[in-house]
Amino acid sequence: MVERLSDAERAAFFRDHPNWKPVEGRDAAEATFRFGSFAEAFSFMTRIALYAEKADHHPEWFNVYDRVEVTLATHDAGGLSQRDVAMASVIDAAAA
Ligand code: HBI
Repeated sequence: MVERLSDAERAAFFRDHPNWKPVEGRDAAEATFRFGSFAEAFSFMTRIALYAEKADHHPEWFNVYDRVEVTLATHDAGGLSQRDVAMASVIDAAAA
């Protein structure tokens, strides 16, 4: 059973991951990434998709052209978990 982050862990996550902001009214985190083209945006999504499959943890995301909006939450935990912390770091590195 995957646990939800504690209040302290949640605060540390948002402090350490400035790309990510809390979602209004939901225990989730969101970030938006802009790329140089649709091809670069989709390449990013492909890399994250492969990680998601390996991690069995999947983002909620929206893409239009060069922009990718990502929301992370652990459905099985009903909110943010360490799986989202790990995925946010992978996503930040892939978008850098
Ligand atoms: N992805 N974000 C997210 N949250 C989950 O709870 C989750 C998932 N991907 C796969 C997954 N859970 C499976 O473990 C369950 O559907 C069985």
